[in-house]
Amino acid sequence: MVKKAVTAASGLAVGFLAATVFFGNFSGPAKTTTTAASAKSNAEKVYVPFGQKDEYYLFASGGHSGQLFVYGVPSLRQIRTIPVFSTDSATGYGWDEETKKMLGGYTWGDLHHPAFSETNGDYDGKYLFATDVANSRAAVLDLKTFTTKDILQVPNTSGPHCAAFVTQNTEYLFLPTRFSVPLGSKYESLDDYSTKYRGVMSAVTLDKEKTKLNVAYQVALPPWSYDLSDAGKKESADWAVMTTYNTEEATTNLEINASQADRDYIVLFNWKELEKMVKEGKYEDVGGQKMIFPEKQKGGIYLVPVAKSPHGVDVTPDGKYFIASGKLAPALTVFSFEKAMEAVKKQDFSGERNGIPVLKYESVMEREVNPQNALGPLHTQFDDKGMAYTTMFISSEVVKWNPKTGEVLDRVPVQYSPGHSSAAEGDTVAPDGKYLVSLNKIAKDSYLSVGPSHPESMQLIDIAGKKMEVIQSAPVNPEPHYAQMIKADKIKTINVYPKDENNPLATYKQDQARIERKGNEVHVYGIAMRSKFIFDSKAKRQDVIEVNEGDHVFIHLTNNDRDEDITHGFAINKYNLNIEVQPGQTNTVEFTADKAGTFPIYCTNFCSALHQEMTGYFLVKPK
Ligand code: CUK
Ligand code: CUA
Repeated sequence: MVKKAVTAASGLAVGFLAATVFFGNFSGPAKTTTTAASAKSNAEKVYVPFGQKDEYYLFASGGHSGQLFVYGVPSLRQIRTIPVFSTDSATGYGWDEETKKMLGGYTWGDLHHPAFSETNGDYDGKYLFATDVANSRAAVLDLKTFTTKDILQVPNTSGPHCAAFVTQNTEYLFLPTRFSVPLGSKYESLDDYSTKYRGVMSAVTLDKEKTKLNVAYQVALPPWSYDLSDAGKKESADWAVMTTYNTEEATTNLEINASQADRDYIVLFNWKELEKMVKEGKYEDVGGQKMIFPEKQKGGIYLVPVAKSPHGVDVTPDGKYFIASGKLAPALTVFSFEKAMEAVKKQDFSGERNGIPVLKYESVMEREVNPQNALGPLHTQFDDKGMAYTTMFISSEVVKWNPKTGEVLDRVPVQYSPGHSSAAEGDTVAPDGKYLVSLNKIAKDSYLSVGPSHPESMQLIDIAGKKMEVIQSAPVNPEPHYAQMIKADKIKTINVYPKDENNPLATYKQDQARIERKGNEVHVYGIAMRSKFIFDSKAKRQDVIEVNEGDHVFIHLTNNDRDEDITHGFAINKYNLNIEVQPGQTNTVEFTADKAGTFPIYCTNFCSALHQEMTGYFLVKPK
């Protein structure tokens, strides 16, 4: 039943429109749309028949689940959950040695912003980066396997919060922080906030082997909060921008809300120049990191005044402009890179803040846009024609507008309170248009009730025509902040892990499955295959591991099935451990046999008709 929805956020009846658009297509006769691009009904536009695949992958941040959610677009079917910063028993993530070490003892994270690796400003489909606001980490995922390959604990920082912030050729991933803390996180009184606290931006790189993340250098910024950021493109490729708030340097939240300055700043920096400064030794060593102090080393970093409390900042696909919006002001402001570079060249500053030159608002601003009654602008995406799509958190809508003229072209209500949106190939130099997914914070009455707390919601918007149209909706677990959408054929996954004959822990031949004892260490070189475990090929019972209480046990398990999708699991009853071995993969789990007794072993991943029979015993002789 379609009933009139009341939007708590806006008081506007926009919910009614969205509900009509959504429910109208599924409960009534298929509606023919007037969109020029297609005469299909909305239901037909999002229906991907069995056997066919979606056109795009959407990688959505899982927020405080610490995971990444992978969706197909246009169906909005969830395909995969990839654990990144949190443990995940479904995949054994955090139990096997490699992932346990990567998690570094943390059991959760808050993943906000995924960003694809880029070549010439285009997503290349190779890697995905992500940041953890909760425990100050950054991760890189390999898209050949959809798995996390490395996690870096970023020193000297608290709460890296970046967005789509990879440079054109993935030279750097920049991580500005949401919280300012004393360098090294040591104790300092909040009375000394302005002198002892800093907001640190880290420049992170992927090493030559493309397996490890490293900090190249850091910049000690003023004690403000740094929010969103974006890298330049084409002519602005050497530059990057990030938004700030709390430039008043308030030390309690109440004060931040009460004494809001009229303007905050966008930090504009030239990373090529910072790179040069580091090469010339213009930095100080802080806890082993190369730290640039802008008040001592001039150049490369500038401030641009912007409407108060900006949240997002986004660079247009042509690299000419950056758009920032004061989330407490209705204004969308378009700034010009060319004008900014000109002002920098002329040293045309209005003064300094914390030792950093401030550019004049009027000399960098290109235009201000104020869509009537639109409130709470957060983030902007782009289509193939250079048009911008800005989410309005408070008035619960997406506004389409032209950054070159400031003309507002269309508005569509979403349910409700969108944070980011994600356009097809939206952060590249050549977005596809076609689709935009609005990542809504509040679903309210969209889905079957699940109690007081409701899911978040994603709404798919057809942006191919002049008018936007909401054509699909899906509930989603907490909590997508940002997402990136990539053309599906750019990602080349593998079916089976290749054999690595140099890996001493791998066992590829059944007769080499063995148990070796060194003192109180027991090493099991085992095989998992349809549908049995072989731990010791020479033993009377090949699927039994027998140890003494207190032994230190290493199980190196190789999946010897070389067919795609034949994944095996390995769990021991009551030992609180479960690992996974994907086809061809070798994984190790290490633990102490601290409980004497008889414990069944079983494969947790349904792998064949005889999966239920894929068991064994773990026998622990009492001391
Ligand atoms: S943030 Cu959540 S809506 Cu982390 Cu990009 Cu703007
Ligand atoms: Cu192997 Cu189930």
